[in-house]
Amino acid sequence: MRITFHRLLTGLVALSAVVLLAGCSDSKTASETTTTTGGAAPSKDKVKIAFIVKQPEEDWFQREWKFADEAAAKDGFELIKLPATEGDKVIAVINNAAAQGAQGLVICSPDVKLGPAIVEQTKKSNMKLLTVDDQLVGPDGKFLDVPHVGISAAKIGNMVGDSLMAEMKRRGWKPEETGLMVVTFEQLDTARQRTDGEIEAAKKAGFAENMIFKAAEKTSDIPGSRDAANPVLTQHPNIKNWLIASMNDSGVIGAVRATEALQITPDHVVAIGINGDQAVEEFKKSQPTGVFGSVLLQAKRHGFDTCEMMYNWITKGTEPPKLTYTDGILITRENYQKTLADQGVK
Ligand code: FCA
Repeated sequence: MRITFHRLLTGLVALSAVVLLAGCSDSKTASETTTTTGGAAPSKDKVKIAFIVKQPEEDWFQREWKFADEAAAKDGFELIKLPATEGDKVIAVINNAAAQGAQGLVICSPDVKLGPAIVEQTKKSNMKLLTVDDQLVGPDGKFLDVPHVGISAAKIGNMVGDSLMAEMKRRGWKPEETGLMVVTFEQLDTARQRTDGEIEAAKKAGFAENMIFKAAEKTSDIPGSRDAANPVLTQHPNIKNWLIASMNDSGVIGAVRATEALQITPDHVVAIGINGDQAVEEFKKSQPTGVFGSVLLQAKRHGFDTCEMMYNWITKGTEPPKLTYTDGILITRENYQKTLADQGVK
């Protein structure tokens, strides 16, 4: 058989694609399940815990999973990590976890209003349920009676507000030239409590109410924040300096990107986020951006401790406390490296 050059080339391209694909199969995509097995016991005897998160692309949730992996390694249970990025997929993902033999579920749901359906499904599947970060609500908007680990949202919001006020003062910004933009996501309780806390602290410090601008984001990510912030900025070209707050780092970073696009220079922007995740990437840049700080949350308590609580519940019958609240520490360009290292976060 005569092999033409063209055929040979096509064959080589196909072969390298196979090699490439094989090489890629190690790196997990967000939609795949990942399991971590701790200890040496055979898999069928192991306790299995599922950990479902709403935004696996956010570093915060990667950190939670990393600490959950550490708990699995320490206690010798199997961890089933699953993403559920949309509300209408949550029940199917829970079923998937049940089919894999999960006896307990730790979840940060993409939609907290699915609370009753999540409770029902886990009961049916004989799985214990613990929520993390976002607390489930019933049809009346009241929190469900499910053990929960979350942040002290109002207090952390106050911390952001106080820190913004202190930095405004330090820079000698005039009140009449300074606006406070708060990127909100009020349909989520923990988000609303954080942004309310930020506004409360600003008002307490005497910041004028008519210089506070709420910008509601449709999605709690960087594009959502940028889209929410942009019209507020363009409608107030007279404001020289901007303080920016939100529910998390992506909530402020989108707004900072919007200031950059409008040529508002970083020396006229002070944004403080929450999480201590994407903000860290800003601190690493050689030139300061408008992202001044972030409140670093305790990912270990949300990832490691939640899994241990679940493990003890399954193995010893010890029910977790109904509510556990965690706090945070302000990080800036100056102290972030040391503080992250102290917290065991890379
Ligand atoms: C919510 C937010 C996350 C993180 C977490 C503690 O789930 O979406 O970014 O702040 O609370």
